[in-house]
Amino acid sequence: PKEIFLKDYKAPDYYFDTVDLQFQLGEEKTIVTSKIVVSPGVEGISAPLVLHGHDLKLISIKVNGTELKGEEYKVNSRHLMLSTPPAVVFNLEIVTEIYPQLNTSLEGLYKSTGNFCTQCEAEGFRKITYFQDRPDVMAKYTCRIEADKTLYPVLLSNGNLIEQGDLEGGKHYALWEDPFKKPSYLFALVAGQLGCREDSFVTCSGRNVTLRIWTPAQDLPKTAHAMYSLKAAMKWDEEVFGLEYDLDLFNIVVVPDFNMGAMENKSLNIFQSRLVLASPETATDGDYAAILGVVGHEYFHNWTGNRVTCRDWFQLTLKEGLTVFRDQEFSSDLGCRTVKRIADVSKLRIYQFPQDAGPMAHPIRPHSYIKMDNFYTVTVYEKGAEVVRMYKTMFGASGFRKGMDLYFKRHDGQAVTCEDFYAAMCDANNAQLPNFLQWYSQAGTPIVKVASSYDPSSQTFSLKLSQEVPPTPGQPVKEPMFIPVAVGLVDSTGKDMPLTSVYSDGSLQTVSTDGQPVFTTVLQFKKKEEEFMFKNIPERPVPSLLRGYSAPVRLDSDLSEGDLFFLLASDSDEFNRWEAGQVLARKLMLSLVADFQQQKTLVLNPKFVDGIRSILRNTSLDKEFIAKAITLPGQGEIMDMMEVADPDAVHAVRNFIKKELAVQLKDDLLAAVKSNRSSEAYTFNHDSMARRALKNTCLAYLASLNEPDFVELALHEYKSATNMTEQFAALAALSQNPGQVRDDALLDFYNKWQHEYLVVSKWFALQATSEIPGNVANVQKLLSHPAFDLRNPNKVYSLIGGFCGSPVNFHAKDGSGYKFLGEIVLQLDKINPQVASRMVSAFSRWRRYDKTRQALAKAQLEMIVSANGLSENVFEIASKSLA
Ligand code: HT7
Ligand code: ZN
Repeated sequence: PKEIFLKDYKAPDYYFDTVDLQFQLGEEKTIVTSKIVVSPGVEGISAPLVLHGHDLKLISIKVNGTELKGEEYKVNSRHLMLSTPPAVVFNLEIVTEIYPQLNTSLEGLYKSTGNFCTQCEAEGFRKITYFQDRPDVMAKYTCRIEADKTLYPVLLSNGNLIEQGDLEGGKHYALWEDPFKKPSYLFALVAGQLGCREDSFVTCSGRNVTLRIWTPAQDLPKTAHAMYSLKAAMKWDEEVFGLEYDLDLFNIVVVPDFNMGAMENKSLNIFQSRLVLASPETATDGDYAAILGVVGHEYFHNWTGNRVTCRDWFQLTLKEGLTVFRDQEFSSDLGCRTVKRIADVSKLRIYQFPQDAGPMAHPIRPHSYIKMDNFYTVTVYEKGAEVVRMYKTMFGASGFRKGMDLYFKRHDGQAVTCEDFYAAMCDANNAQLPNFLQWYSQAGTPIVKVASSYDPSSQTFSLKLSQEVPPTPGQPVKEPMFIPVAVGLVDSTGKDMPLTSVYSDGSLQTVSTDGQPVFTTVLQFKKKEEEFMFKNIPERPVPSLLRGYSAPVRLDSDLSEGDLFFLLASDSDEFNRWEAGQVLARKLMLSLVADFQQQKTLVLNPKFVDGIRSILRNTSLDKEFIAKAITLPGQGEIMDMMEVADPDAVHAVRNFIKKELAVQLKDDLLAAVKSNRSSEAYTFNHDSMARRALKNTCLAYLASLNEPDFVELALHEYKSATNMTEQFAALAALSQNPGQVRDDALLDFYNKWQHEYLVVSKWFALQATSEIPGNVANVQKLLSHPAFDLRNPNKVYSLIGGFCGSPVNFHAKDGSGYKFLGEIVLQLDKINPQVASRMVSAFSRWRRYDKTRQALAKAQLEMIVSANGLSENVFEIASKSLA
């Protein structure tokens, strides 16, 4: 397979001005006619025109109306080349035949439950017709769709519907025109039997926009929350960024078979069902929140991604990091900022940090790829969002807005790079951020060490910071990065001290502005080592470091256990309050893991129990914050901190602490369950969700004890629940312990919900992630369950992805988990390489484990790499994992 490098980027020799597509959709074949007006990038150029194409049957090709003869072009399995195209503007017409009904890869044009739909990002358009399938080729499109009227009454594409009518033979057609230039990856087509929920939105300039959400008719009642989310997103983008929607129609289509979450095609977003359909009975609070975030995310792409797009795929974070940041802010503004921040940082730590420390580590702007699909990663998305967040931390909300305004002013209608975004931010704020661009080119999570000291005689407090970015594949040596470190100093009564002046290496860096006291300051840390000195500090403070998680780094501070308990109890920065608890919990877990490995009796530090108890009893705290603060760090986080990851020890210790807390806090936990019951109808608002979160977290603690009273309690909650959030949480609580009660509850749940495929996916996921011993056999059995389907990505992610996310079973010492995954990856690869390569990633950190596990996992990877006909997608991940 060929590796593509960022350094080799070259602007195209030819541009496409207009593209007129015609689709004749059929049951056996689909005929695609593409008429393109091509203009040379430089007049008089003599260069071949190379078009991408994959799995296409070429029927004919014409230049300026004349059909080309065999010797005038070359075609192979990936390209069509015109060796001597005209040197002036010309018309190109290509007819191809494709077979969407056989397309299980779910890229290009394919069928999902009988309906036609497309997925073109990143490089799927080339499976529809021969094209310069690259984002810097932007054109205006029309799309005419012809299909059987009974089978496909709804025909949709991008832009405005400008004509429709009936044709002979029971067919009909629709002609769509998109007035905005776009790259091919934003093209979309949908044809099928769909109903729609319609609503409207009046934009800030008074334009009426029709909003439609399309789904099979029986699911329409479940689209209300998605519609609410869309309208909220439209309003938020106007209010926060001054960005107005630019067409009179916005469509969302729901399809059950989709490789990723959703797709931002211009005015025709396509979503997988889970991220649109919700009712209180069938969807959890987590589902509702995900819908809000993803509907927002895809809508926000209209400006960050569509109006201003990426020059090449290496720049993916330009649109994805920025749009994730925007959706995070949107969800924060509509919900609770601290809780959302905790959730986002946890996601980064659980998924991105391991990637940054493994064989697939790459900067948010990768240097090379074999298959671009493999780089839709937590690094590009979530770390990318953290990088965008740092601009806001540095420039403040209004400075960030100025930067965004300048970015759109300069680049609307263009395909640009990450440097263009950086330049807009800096120019708008008349500032420079030295070493900041390193975030785009260096992989690995920086480690920031902090040593503090207080000098009572001079009343100065010093923070000595040092940074180190660990080596990653292909990058043995790293340069210092610009790291904004938000700091507050807490006095002995728990109050923030006013900060007047901070010196960096002897020169004044920050002072309070307009005489107003400042309680949090952002240190601009940009060298390998730097000392920051706070003046006028009357007593030794406890520093609250990296407030709000101001940079995506691992912090290694010299705070004592006492300091951390103090911050847990009194930091005004709620994020850091949670963080103090997590640092304490991580330290505690690591020391108990060492005890476990030395077969010592495990004893839980009573101070930790007291800390958790006081959080639980603190009625002034947000309930969802409490739920998060009493939840222990995940097993992966702890394994990540070990020299050799030991899944059995970490699992045993986490369970020990969970049960010990349950025993010692029984009364408080029970009181929390009881006092947070509610008979009110389900509402999606923060207070109700927070109440449910706290109740469910406490119930899980109690049920872990497997005592008859608590099993009864969980059964009661399960039976009396009137919404999926509480019902599913009670089922999860019950299913922690193997036995008849668990089996009965799981069966009951399936019987109840077997006709709701999204609920059945949850049922698969719950069993897949179970930590009961020997769960691989159960998961293997579920593969042949009638409701399971290897062709549906959502079910694969639930069952197989879920299983790989449960360390104790996936990393079973006998290798059964690895063998299971190895076999499945090869089966899946024949059906859907993108999904198969997501699954194979679970092997990538095999070197973190002991020798026995290493050998077993490596054997599976070797077996995969040597398989015949392996896709490039799986090859890239598996071979890089072995390298
Ligand atoms: N921009 C979208 C990416 C996407 C995608 C990428 C590769 C293969 C399939 C895909 N489906 C959607 C999603 C987003 O980030 O908004
Ligand atoms: Zn996106």
